[in-house]
Amino acid sequence: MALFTFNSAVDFRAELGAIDALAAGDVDGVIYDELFGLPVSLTTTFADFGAPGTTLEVVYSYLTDTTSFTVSGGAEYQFVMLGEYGIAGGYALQAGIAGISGYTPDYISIDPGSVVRAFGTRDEMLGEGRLIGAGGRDKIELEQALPGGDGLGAAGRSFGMGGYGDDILKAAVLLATLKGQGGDDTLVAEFGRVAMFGGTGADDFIADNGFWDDFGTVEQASERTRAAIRDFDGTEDAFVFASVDSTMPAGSAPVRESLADRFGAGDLSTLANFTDDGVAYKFNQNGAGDAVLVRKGTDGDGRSYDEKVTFKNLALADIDRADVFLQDYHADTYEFF
Ligand SMILES: [Ca+2]
Ligand SMILES: [Ca+2]
Ligand SMILES: [Ca+2]
Repeated sequence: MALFTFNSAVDFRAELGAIDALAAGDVDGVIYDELFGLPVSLTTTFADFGAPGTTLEVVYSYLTDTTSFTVSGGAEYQFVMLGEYGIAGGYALQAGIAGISGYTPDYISIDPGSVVRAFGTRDEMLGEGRLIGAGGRDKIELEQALPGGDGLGAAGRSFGMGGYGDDILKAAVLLATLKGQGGDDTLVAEFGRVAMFGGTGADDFIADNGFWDDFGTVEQASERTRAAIRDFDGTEDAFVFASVDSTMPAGSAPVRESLADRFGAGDLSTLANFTDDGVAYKFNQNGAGDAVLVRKGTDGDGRSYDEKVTFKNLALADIDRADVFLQDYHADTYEFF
């Protein structure tokens, strides 16, 4: 796993500088592993790296030509770099941080102050902070209370930005902004207050805060969803109230039904509120004239919903029923969503 967190690009470069300054005399241990006479890895340990009690472990893999750096005992982080780290003669940074394809996720941030910037073509990022995708099809999950997290997630806003490509972005923190940017993105409001921007492309805006309430527990106030969609474009985007269907076999494709298919063509201004499986769906406008869609209640499987989604600068009459869906899906549909 390429696990990588730092507070700013300046901090990151400072860490690289500290590593660069290490000399052979700083080495506390070297372990050379080989298999059938072939070199596998070289592990170098530096005690009291940066501070007493903190250890830096550098592992060079001969198999993948990557060097991983793990700091533990103090501020803990790990990152992987392409190429070999050499102590003798100093170390020249020749490669950026690389997200290693095939690992899930490539980057984890447990610090709301982190800035994590993708370098790969298909990066998966998890945690708090500013998680910034690159040109590929990234998965960015803003998630609080990870093991090792400092519990400061309530203090600030986390950001997920997809960049180009068809990205998946999820917000499950108290305060978040999701920006899909270019490409056909999937933006998921799991819980918390989240501002959502799809950007260009045919984007899906999904509300599914029932997902984590699979145990019949009543929604906590902090688990409510209060989402604002800032750039819903009825010519290309869709809004989805999604629910896990525990009767669907694994691998099933999600099943969508538009409100137009269920209730007939028209816009939301002429659609009556309705109840489905014990959950109420309501269509209102706020004082500013923005459409407000609400889902609230407990379904037959005991999942509770408390969601309010505001479509900024769109009235109910501006939203076609054909662009609003109810969707059932199997829990593994979005992998870690
Ligand atoms: Ca991207
Ligand atoms: Ca987009
Ligand atoms: Ca869009």
